[in-house]
Amino acid sequence: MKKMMTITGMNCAHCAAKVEKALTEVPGVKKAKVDLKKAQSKVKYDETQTTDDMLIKAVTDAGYSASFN
Ligand SMILES: [Cu+2]
Repeated sequence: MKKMMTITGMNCAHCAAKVEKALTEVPGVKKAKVDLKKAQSKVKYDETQTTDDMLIKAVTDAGYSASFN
């Protein structure tokens, strides 16, 4: 399953990389691609393993905020 998330709080490529890494480390996530300019991340994951809450929490724990579009 693919979803788009809005990420707030990122202001440089380092932030984007940090969010991307945090999302990629969530169990079941196959791919995360952050677009810094749009403040969004595309996430591809296995919905039997990954929940919306897990994705939101990963971003929050990394120091940013996230919501689903
Ligand atoms: Cu930064």
